[in-house]
Amino acid sequence: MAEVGETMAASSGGEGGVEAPHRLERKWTFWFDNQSKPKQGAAWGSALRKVYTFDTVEEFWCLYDQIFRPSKLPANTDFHCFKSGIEPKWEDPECANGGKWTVTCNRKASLDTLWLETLMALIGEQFEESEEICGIVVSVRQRQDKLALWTKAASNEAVQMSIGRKWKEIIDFNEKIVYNFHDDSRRDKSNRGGRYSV
Ligand code: MGP
Repeated sequence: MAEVGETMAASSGGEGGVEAPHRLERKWTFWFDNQSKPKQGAAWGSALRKVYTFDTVEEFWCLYDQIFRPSKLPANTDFHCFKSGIEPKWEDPECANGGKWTVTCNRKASLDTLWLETLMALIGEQFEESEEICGIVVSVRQRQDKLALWTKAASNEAVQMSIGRKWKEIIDFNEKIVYNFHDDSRRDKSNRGGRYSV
């Protein structure tokens, strides 16, 4: 499959003819969670909404440009881009035994870039262990924004380390990143320690 970036350049410069859309390897879904005005007593996830499922490069760029830029978001909101059929929740069977690599980010400008580069790598299937990935979440927070790459088999250290290394390489990130098991977060809500780091 052509690179997502290259395909866009090619598809925007056609000579009047209508080109067929460039199909992705699989379908992906964008989600939005707005906790910026939390309702008292509302359960986690009550504002989580599935927004759009796409499977072409063209749809992806349109959605990204028009809507899914984290720098446009107020604090306490999240965007998710997950494989279609997987819900961005610990409760989803594909996520239940999984975990996440987290990258923290101090500047809004670089948050957009880190998010976009990660999205392109996911939909362009750049990870060798792409079957092991669930999706990506970007969280805009007052204190510190973050990105979390959710994966499936948390206990498979070799796979998780390989995904973590590859992600850092893709986004050209030099600081240490940490992997948390969802099981640990579920049991201890204040849990901050990671099981792996790279
Ligand atoms: P978080 O957003 O994963 O942690 O979960 P973080 O990054 O420390 O928090 P934030 O304030 O920056 O968002 C925060 C809390 O939300 C958890 O302790 C849970 O109570 C709840 N929560 C988060 N997730 C991802 C889930 C989930 O998938 N299912 C359920 N039931 N609760 C969740």
